Amino acid sequence: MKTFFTFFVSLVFAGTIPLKAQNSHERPNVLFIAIDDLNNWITPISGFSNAKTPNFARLAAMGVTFTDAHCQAPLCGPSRASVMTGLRPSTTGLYGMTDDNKLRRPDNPATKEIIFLPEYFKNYGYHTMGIGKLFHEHAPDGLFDETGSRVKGFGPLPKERFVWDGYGEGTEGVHGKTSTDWGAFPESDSLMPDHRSVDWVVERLHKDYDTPFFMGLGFLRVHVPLYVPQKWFDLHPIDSIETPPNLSDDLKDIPPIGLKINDLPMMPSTEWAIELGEWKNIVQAYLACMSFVDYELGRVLDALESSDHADDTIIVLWSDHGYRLGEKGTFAKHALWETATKAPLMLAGPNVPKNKKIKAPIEMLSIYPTLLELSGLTPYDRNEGKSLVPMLVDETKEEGSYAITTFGMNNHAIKVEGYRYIRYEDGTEEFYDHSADPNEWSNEVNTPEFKPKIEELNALLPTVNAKWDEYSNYTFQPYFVEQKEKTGMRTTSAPQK
Ligand SMILES: [Ca+2]
Ligand SMILES: [Ca+2]
Repeated sequence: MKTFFTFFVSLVFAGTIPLKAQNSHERPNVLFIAIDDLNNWITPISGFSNAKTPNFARLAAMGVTFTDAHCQAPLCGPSRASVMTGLRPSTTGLYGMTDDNKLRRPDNPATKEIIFLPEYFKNYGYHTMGIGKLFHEHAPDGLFDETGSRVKGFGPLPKERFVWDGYGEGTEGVHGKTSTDWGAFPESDSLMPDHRSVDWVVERLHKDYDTPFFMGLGFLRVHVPLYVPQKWFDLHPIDSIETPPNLSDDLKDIPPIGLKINDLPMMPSTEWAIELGEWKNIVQAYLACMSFVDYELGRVLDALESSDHADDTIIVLWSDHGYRLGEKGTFAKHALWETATKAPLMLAGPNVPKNKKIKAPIEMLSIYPTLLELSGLTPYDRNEGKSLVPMLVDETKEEGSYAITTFGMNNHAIKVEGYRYIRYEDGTEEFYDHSADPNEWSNEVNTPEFKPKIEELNALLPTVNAKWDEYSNYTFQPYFVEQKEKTGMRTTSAPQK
């Protein structure tokens, strides 16, 4: 029973001590937010075409935004496998989509004893929770103490429009078969799986825990189909929509393997979108999906701020790769160019500076060691990425920073400040000088003045190129060709005009 004295003391100190009770544990919590296919158009980074994402900007004000972060693979499965194992795709052989439960197996020497990121925290006594798309599907069985799983596919889907759900299922609809579609659907946010994931997270942020927690939240949007309720489209009037830069004969200086990677038969081409007058509609839908995710992120931040965990929780928010909305002839991820590899990475919480942007090229592979260092855990000697903690407070640590992205076996790109170099499995190359050519339109690999820079970057590429993991079960091209033949998929199911 509260005595008069303790009541008096609490009155006296109410103005000087934090109003929120601190957890009894010493280590910070981790709130790990993965967003699918989110590119750098959000407002704290480029704000392209008047993107409306105030909650990303709010998170940016709370911490550090990396404006030149790159995935290690421009495809959901291998990108996430890299973040969660702390290893490069070239080390693990995980280049394609691998079942979450087959990432760590006795027959893969690189991953057979690997400790997944959430598991490392679990081993330190953290209470682990996860919902949504964190690994390729959700997470390996038994990884989280509490799991909210994931809704299969990327629905809900309107009955009258067939959208390939990523699993080769469904029936022919009036508009053909595809995985890329766009439009106002469903009627309310509460029908979106991401909304229900956030409900699950909000409920748990308001609980008390005896130990620190690691909570993973994986959003399905802005992955296609680009469906969100009408109100998110209304924020982006079609007259205000800009389209990103695209050069009609841009691909003429790309080596054959680069063209092959770029040309997935299931994705809409920019030429098609222009011909049918759909380009702005697709961009509008992508911006609408961003604003929806932004709103849901705001609900998470509100919940955290009003909880007892506000002052001792590290937030990390990242996307598994970029996304092209017409650049280099298509609407897709999978490529080794800037617009496909670059994605947001944001950090906030104890010991993270506020309202800071870091423009050095960095890797998503750094998430694992960075979280360990910020949480005061022992570094994991298997991590191939570097902790970003020194860079948070010391600008000199940005010097010489670079990021490597891999697509399939022995196709690599490296980004350093001002330049990008790509080398494909047959030795063909691309080189871009960003100071003169930010859109990567002119392949300068044969320009003599860049020879020393090209040699310098070539020497930094991985020397180990693990063979395709047996369960990394399809290469980029044959799989999609097979799906196209099997399902009759075509470019898009958007209404034909
Ligand atoms: Ca993705
Ligand atoms: Ca070109």
